Amino acid sequence: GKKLAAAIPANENKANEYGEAARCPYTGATAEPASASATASTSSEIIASEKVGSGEPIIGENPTVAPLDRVRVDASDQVLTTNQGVAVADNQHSLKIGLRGPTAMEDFILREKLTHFDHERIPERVVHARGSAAHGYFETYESLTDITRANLFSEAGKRTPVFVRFSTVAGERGSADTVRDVRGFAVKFYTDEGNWDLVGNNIPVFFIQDAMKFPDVVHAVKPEPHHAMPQASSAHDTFWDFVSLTPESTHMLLWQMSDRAIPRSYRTMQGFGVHTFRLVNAAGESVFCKFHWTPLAGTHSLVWDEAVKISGADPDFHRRDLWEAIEAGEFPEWELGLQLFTEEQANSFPFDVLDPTKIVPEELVPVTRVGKMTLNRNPDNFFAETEQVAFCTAHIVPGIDFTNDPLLQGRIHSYLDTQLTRLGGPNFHEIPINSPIVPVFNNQRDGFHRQAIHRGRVNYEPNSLAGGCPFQAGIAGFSSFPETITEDKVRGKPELFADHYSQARLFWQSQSVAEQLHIIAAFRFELSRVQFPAIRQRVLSLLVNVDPILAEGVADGLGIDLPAPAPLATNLPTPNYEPSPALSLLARPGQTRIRTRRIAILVGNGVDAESIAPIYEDLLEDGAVPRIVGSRLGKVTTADGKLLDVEISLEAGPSVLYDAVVIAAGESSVQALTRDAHALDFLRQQYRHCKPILALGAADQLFAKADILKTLPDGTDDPAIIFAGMAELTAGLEEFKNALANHRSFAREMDPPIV
Ligand code: HDE
Repeated sequence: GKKLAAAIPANENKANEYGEAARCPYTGATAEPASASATASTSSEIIASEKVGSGEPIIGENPTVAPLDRVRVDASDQVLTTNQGVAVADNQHSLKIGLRGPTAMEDFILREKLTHFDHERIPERVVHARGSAAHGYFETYESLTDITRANLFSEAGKRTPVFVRFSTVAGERGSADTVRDVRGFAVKFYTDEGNWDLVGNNIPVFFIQDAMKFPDVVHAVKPEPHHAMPQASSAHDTFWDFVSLTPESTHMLLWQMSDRAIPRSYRTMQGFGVHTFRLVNAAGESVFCKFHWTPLAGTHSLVWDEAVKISGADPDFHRRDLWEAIEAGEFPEWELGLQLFTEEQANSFPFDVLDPTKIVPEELVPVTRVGKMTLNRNPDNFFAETEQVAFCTAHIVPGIDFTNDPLLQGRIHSYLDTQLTRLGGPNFHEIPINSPIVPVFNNQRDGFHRQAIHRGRVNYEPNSLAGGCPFQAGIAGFSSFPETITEDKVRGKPELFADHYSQARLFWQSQSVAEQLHIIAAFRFELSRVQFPAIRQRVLSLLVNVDPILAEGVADGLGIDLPAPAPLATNLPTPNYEPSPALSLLARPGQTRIRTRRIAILVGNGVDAESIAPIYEDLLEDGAVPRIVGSRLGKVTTADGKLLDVEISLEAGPSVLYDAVVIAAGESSVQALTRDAHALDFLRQQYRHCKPILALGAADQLFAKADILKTLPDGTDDPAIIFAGMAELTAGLEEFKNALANHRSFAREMDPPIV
């Protein structure tokens, strides 16, 4: 036969594609990353913060890691093969009849590669398509055996692996993270007694009260069917048309127009199970339960103008934030809280606990914290884990049960059903990320992509040929709570469901002034995008029933008169709630102060290095993420002639990507910044977005050029603008950190903005 070498055209430039050279790992792949060598050679004392992305997974104590190891693949030092495991000699060229001839049909390697590629996409989720996920564990504080037999709550310190996916609702898979939307908060607990999925949102109520309306509300909010616009936005006619005709949406609309719908991070939002669930103990006694997740990092949101700009600057803002926090070992944590109440209590409430447009105010039933969830590991592979994970409200375990909430009842069907199309058949529970950590035994066999090989001739029950196995668990297994129901079969809803405004008013009245103004501005923005005046009018007629200040504020913003209130749907007297401080985001500053907050330090040539080093180190020490930001990458020369690395340029790292800014001291550094409009925009936006500003030394000039007031509109000092000379550095930094821990200074906010 011909020698291989002789068959290969002689072209030295392509040597790497053939022969020995091609058989080894590509040499370029093991070269040091540019940033690592730059850091090593720098003369500056200040090196890039190591907070972000080493790329190495952090293998902590995480019980989800081990079970999935069986399917993890690592190609290091391995030869490339076909899917049949046959080593591939040449992955660059198809098999041709002559170098310039047609491709041979027998090229099974090409055909396998193309065929796989052609089928690499699966349908995206019909809602919640855009999401990000992480592994972690849940740890129970105290035994809850008196209220539930669910064994993840059986003893203090018990850990249960979890996989959690956060998402937006309306946008497609590639849409931006910071759009105004509800966020999904879906938790899969891999318990010792099977999987429990708590498929919640970051808002405790929903748009509709009955599953019958779900396809309609989703059709209305998704891009309009004729031209597929707008992407990931509720600010369009069809959404507001639908909700304005569906008064039960009003409470949810207030939440959705609040800052809850533009979270600063997945790590800084609450989560809610929304529906009332049941917990059942071993004696068969049951209580009702609402689930709450509370982030230890506090609840913080973006401001709207910032959210819009982040969509351009970094559409992956939340995905990146979650990923980087976990890579940096800043593991996000939430406490699980339960609101527990009996059926008798529920009957005394002025609302129906089966109505998912109602909350149970914390003043009525306190939230008891029962455990903590920690996310400590990023997925290895987005598709295999984050995309293929299938959450189902029907996945519950003994000790947890449904109620008759008509929205929940429909969900029990929908989540299993949707996976049949999305994941291609009834065996999606065998996909590694979905499979429980306990073994599965039943007679549901066959179907596409079946992985398990069941032994024996018996695939039915009862049987005698397999000794009756697998057999029913009886009392040890899941059994539904035997609720007694004696009513007619009807289509309709309870009268209490028809009070659509009292809790919307409760939410409104519980917000701080700044939050209320944001709600008005959000309605104004969304309804300004609505084209049909009649739809705007109808929405306003709902808001008139909520609160006159809200309705007038929105009407004013739209330049229209207040319409008559929408007719009430019930004649029953409606409750007057006391405001609930727990409903304000500001009520939950969290426990982590400035940890993981991103701080830009603006520098130019001639910067005073003394003003940076201690601040940089101090901020790092407190777990914050400082970044030295300048006009260009590379180095700036400090006032004392040393070189200092710029970590990111103003154009690559604009203002909206930071929680606060420090303007470094140094006369010529500040002057250089006054000549760069990126720097002026940077400062203006930090100001406009109410972020803390620490100005050192000569930074005054930058303020003047950017036309920014150092005082509040009422003439008093802005607590989040701190000027400090070199002698006051320590005190100034302390003040700055306090302002940063408070997140934002809304007192500065003007509508329209003055800067
Ligand atoms: Fe969902 N929802 N939903 N939903 N939902 C889906 O399931 C549905 C509702 C929520 O990260 C779908 O696997 C119906 C409330 C989250 O994978 C689908 C109704 C709440 C996620 C579906 C609701 C949610 C989904 C689409 C009303 C908060 C993302 C893909 C009857 C408590 C889970 C999928 C993930 C996803 C149906 C209402 C939360 C089609 C029919 C209320 C967090 O099955």
